[in-house]
Amino acid sequence: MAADTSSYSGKDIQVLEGLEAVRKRPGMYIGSTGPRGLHHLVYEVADNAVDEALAGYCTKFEVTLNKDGSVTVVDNGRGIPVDKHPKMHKPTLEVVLTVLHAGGKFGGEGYKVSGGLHGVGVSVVNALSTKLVAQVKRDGAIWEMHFDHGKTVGSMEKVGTSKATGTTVTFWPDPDIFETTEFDYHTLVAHFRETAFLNKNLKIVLTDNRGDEPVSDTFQYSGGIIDFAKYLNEGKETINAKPIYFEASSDDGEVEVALQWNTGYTETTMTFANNIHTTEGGTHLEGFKNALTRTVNDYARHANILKEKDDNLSGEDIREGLTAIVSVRLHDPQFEGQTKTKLGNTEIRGLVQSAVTKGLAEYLEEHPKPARAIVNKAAQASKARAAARKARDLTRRKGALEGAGLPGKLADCSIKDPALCELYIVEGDSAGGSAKQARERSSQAILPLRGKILNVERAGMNRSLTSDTINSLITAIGTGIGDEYDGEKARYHRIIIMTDADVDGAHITILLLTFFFRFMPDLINRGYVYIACPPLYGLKKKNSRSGKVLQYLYNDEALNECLENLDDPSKYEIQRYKGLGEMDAEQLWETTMEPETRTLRQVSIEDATEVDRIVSELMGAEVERRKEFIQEHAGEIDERFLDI
Ligand code: 1YM
Repeated sequence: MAADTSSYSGKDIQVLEGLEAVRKRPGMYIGSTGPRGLHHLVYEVADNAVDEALAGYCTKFEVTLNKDGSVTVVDNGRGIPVDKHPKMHKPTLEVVLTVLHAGGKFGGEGYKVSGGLHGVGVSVVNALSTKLVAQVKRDGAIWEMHFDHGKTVGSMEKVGTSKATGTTVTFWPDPDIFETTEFDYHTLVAHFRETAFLNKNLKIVLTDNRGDEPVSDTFQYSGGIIDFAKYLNEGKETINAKPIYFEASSDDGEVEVALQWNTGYTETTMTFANNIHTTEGGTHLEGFKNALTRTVNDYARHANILKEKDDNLSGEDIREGLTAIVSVRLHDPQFEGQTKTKLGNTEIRGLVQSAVTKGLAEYLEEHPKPARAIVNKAAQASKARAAARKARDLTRRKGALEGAGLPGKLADCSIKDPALCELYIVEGDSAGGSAKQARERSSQAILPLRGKILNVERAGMNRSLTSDTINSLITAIGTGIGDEYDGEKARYHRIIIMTDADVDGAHITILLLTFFFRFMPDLINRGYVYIACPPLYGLKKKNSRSGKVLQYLYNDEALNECLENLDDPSKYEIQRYKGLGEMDAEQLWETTMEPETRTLRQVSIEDATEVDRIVSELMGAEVERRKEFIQEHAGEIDERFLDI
């Protein structure tokens, strides 16, 4: 790659604000000062390397977590310019690192398209680090600069010579700013794997040197988003073996699409704008969905699979089992929505729509076998949906006849304000009975479940809706699902899964989590879903007449600590609770339901892509994948899941 530095021009850089503002209000610039904001620092620095790759000058970058808590990012691009900045009269490198928004990103010609959700530039990283060292290899020399809390220390020095080019930035995140300064390797793995998928051929090496042994992963995909679709469908039975791929560009920008259907029921459509995951969708997603629905229907009629009398296939039916990646690049992305992850540029809708219409129509015409399979799958989905609707209507009517329409097994709470209400989903009728006795009636509702609930991953949405248990769950919660889902209608803001502390209990918890993840993921994102933590052990005096439990212990660590501190262990006995049913109502209240003293684990989705893959692997139809997964991860599994 030629080290062409002619495209850079100092006048492109605009000066907007001072760095003090960043330290005063870090959240404004990086979203939060929690773990998310911390990791954002790495992404911000790496985004410069990605931009350099997009401009065609960088083929590889490395991210390294160092033992002393710092992070180093190295790329092999042109190197940040080191010449004197025409306006600021100091090295451009210094301007880039100390002046907010000095990235060329806001100025004009410098970058064609640039990423970075906040797009704030490395100066923000500098401002939020106790120390930062930048090294640039350029024009035969190695240049170095040091910073302290964003302020320049000394001046730029030539520290050696080199024929290579590139930029190295090492920074130490400021513990006075961040709630935690410990990076999570897995979070970075997920992010940079995605970055590598979205930037075909770009090589990204991630290394963790903090432990005794270094850990390293390299991501490089020659297929780009085609490889991304394959990755998401790993372990699933596919309908079109090779992902469908097309790309198009116009003055408005560029679009790339990869599509692969699997025989499952879940839709995974991921959209990106300038490498940013647009989780709230936007104009590119609208264009994609419109074109997909229309093109598949046109083909189905044209190929006579849909007859004149048949209704059109719905978009939802066509997207059942679809894994799609839509990646657009545009000059001036407008991000809207609650989390600024919804693309607003209207000009991109038409570009995506015409690209998908043309690309998909061509594919379907040229590949009649997978084309037929895709249409047949949608037709089946459509039939199943109609059957499910019937079943649902029937339950609804039945419910209406019975009165309030709430499931008969539900012991509801008396308060109606959802923010104050809790729903305990309890394994088994007997524990359900104790919970009903124990509960605080005004705010705690109990829904007992008999036996295992259906695995919705394997049954799919439509068959699931014919299950009474699933229906009573949906009705009790009140939000509806699918197209009808409305999170605002949730009847409880705490939905607590309470199962036995044994393998069956763990399995039921997993089945319920699968249900929430597939049917009501928004409830998890809102932080409404919890897992109750009943005690594992009770400490009692031996031969005590009252049988009173002196102390409840919630994990093995607590048990060991307790045993170590006993004056005379032979005087005590430890009861191991296998099931909720072994506790009476009072004990259940005391240990697991009393809001003041209980422990609840809030369920969250850190990385939806990974969770999706794991749920498919563990809960889906392919037994082989499940076995492999269990063998691979046996060591990491929660002890509760191993204890039989
Ligand atoms: C480890 C972080 O920052 N790489 C990087 C940054 C720049 C360039 C190359 C670059 C850009 C241009 C010309 C240009 C930046 N330059 C600027 C600015 N890696 C990392 N690699 N020459 C080099 O855009 O024209 C900002 S970032 F503003 F100085 F051009």
